[in-house]
Amino acid sequence: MSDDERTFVMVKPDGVQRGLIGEIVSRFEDRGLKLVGGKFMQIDDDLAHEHYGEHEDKPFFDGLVEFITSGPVFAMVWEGADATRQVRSMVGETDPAESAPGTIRGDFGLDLGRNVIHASDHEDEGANEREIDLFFDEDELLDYERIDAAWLYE
Ligand code: IDP
Ligand code: MG
Repeated sequence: MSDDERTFVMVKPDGVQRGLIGEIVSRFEDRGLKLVGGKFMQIDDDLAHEHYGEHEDKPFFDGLVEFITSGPVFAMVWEGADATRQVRSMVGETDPAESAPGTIRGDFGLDLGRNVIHASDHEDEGANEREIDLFFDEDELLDYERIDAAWLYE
């Protein structure tokens, strides 16, 4: 079993403004995932266009770029077994209204355009690595063992 898959996660400006960074980080820590990178930053226009390039032709694109650049975000890289798929299941559906209670969007969101968190899409092959590369330099990702690693994996 590979326990070193890395995935990109970001608390969006609404999550930052609402004081949800700690709550969200706690959920991934409690699950057993390992934080290997973290950056509090403001996304500029170029980065927003690159990150959300797949949605360029959608009617919500301009509003999405305006929103994601409107204030600080907390970008992170989490590592663990099947990390991309596990994180997406903890995040919920794109629309908070469709997200089950217990998921981050199901617990903290109401509106599709204010859904608190971004996570790499597990159905988009290589999205995790592409997004990590976009936001982090290799030397900003740290290698270490969680002290409880032996109890997290068989
Ligand atoms: P995801 O964040 O669950 O991967 P995507 O379909 O990749 O969802 O869309 C990226 C982001 O664009 C969503 O998280 C949401 O903030 C925004 N978005 C997606 N669809 C709509 C829409 O129909 N109206 C407004 N915003 C949308
Ligand atoms: Mg997506």
